[in-house]
Amino acid sequence: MISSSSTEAREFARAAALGLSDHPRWLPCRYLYDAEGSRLFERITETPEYYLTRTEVALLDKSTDAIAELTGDATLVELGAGSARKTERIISAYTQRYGATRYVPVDVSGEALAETTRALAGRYPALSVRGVHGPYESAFPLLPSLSPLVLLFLGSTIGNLNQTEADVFWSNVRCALSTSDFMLLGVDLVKDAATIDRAYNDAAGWSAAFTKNIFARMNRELGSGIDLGGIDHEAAYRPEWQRVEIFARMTRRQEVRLAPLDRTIMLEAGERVMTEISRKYELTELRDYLHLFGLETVETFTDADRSYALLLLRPGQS
Ligand code: AVI
Repeated sequence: MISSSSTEAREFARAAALGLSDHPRWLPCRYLYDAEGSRLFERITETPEYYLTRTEVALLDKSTDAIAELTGDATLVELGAGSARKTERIISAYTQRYGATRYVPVDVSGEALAETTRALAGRYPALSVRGVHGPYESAFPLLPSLSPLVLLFLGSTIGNLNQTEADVFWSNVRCALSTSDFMLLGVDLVKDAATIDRAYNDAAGWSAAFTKNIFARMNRELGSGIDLGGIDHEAAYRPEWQRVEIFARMTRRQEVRLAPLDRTIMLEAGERVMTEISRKYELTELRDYLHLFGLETVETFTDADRSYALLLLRPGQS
């Protein structure tokens, strides 16, 4: 059913119209994550090519005790918590060390929050969970009342923000944190292009299905009538930008209907629509960049190949 009158559908249609009328064409990556997109992303994280999740999990296994000791007892606030599968390692370290612990997951998916709250309450009786339903920004005004806290931003999700979005994000983080707070950041590091390219082009085709899902979602929610068979997934690491760029390439002419706006946009065969970027980082550059926002790196945890890193940050004390 097309809910063309709903505010969300109009907002989605407007965002799609703005991006698809731009050159180069693009779509906002937040629309990749409806229930189906989140399911497909989970499949990506399980592929042998997508090293990010398993490397981060292994790093968390090794370092959560040290992190809990460095931060002291604190409320755990997680941006984009999802199923909080990885976070359980952190929760377990804090509850073991400090007993009663508060966990505040922030997520755009109300279903994911409800499910996570239910699952964690059963497993950790010493944990109190209070979910915040909304985008990351909705958590910032709440942070002063939750201090002392550790703000968790895992999975290298920071890499999906463009430079302008990232600058705004870090300014907001710095304003919201007090000097007794910490932040734990997971980031994917610059490495050989072939390894990165494989991670975003898995052989089983989950990455391609994930990219196409944003167009499937447009068909479902905006009545777009896009031929999904006429779309190819293209993802490649651009070393000069230190980022993966992910596109949908039209293999035939497509008439994209945006029913809530009563508008149609034509995409020609061969045209590309950017659906996502995924930034990779050099550790020294990243620490220097964060320093410009008044955030100091207390500790950096990396794997033996220096493929991925967890940075424990805190506001500068001066
Ligand atoms: C969620 N995010 C960190 C993923 C990434 O690696 O940038 C999204 C993704 N897109 C395609 N594959 C993975």
